[in-house]
Amino acid sequence: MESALSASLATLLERFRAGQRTALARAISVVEDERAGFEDLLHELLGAGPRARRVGLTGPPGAGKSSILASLATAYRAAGEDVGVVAVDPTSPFSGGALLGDRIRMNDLATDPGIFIRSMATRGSLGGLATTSREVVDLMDVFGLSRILVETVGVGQTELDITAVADTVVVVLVPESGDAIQTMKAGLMEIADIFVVNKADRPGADRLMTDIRMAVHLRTGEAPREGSGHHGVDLTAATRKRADVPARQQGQDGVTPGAPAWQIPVIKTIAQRGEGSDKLLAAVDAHRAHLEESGELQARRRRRAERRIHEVVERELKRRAWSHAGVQRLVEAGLDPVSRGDATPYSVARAIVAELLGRG
Ligand SMILES: Nc1nc2c(ncn2[C@@H]2O[C@H](COP(=O)(O)OP(=O)(O)OP(=O)(O)O)[C@@H](O)[C@H]2O)c(=O)[nH]1
Ligand SMILES: [Mg+2]
Repeated sequence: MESALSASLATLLERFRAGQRTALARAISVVEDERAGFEDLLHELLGAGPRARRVGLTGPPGAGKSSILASLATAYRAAGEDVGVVAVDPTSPFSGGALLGDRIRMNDLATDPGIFIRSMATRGSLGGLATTSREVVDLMDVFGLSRILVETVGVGQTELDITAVADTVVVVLVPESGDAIQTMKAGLMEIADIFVVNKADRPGADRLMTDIRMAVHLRTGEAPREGSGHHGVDLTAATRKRADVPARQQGQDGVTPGAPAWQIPVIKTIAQRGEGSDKLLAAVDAHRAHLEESGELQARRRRRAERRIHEVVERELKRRAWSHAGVQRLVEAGLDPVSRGDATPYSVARAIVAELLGRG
């Protein structure tokens, strides 16, 4: 990848490095819109590596994720930290301002210069976080925001993607969001580092707490109050490995042998009144300490790095393929034969790949 930045991006880079918030906003737009040179800009900026503490909040629509996020953000701000907030809305590409607009409790935060809020849409209802959304989180990180909070609605595959940006995943459930078995089916069980049962002022919260504890127990195969074996070295990992469980949940690479396993806490909150948020703050910090002590933080970062490398290579290969003159000719020449049945997409594709690899 060449690194000759255009003059305007070079200026942007300077302003970003000088810590100007407007430069962060602009860099995010450049990346989101995949404007010319955006990867060179990322290359220049991301050399600093991840430092922020990243927390992802996911769960069903209306569970109280934004309310909880606001209480976390408020606490971090009170402690003098710079906070980044990314809210991902999978349903509507037009809801850019939703988080700020109709969420009154976020308004105080929105005018605080120590907090940087960005709302973005996913690509399609099942698209999950776009690659560039992950890169936006990286930008906030290298800009120096020390806490980054990411909110996604847990629908389809979206919640699984939260593991691609967050170190700690908080799954927010409410009594009316269904039983714990449904949660397991939705894939939320596998990704949770911390469970929150919000709207504890409503009936059914204690029942849900019990159900979640049982479900955690079923999944990890250990008694609810003992070390869960969910993270870290898991002696029975071999029998539990499942293709649909993210590798980071399977207790492998880089984890310090003998490190204590993480016991998934289940925390009751009434986010509206801020009840339980102190417990959640403590759990987030405890999980962070666990990540660092067990080696799991490094393991998660390695897995993120692998995923990111794959994504960037795929993006680059696609771009090169479809802008390659020889490839365009082969596509054009293949259309009639394939539509007539004289050739197949596979023979054409093989010729295209050979052309691309210089063996044409
Ligand atoms: N009764 C009750 N209502 C709550 C509680 N926490 C949040 N709410 C309300 O639930 C509604 C949804 O809260 P949000 O924080 O916007 O939930 P969300 O999960 O971010 O919602 P989406 O982003 O739309 O999926 C709001 O009207 C809140 O005031 C709670 O503990 N008890
Ligand atoms: Mg919300």
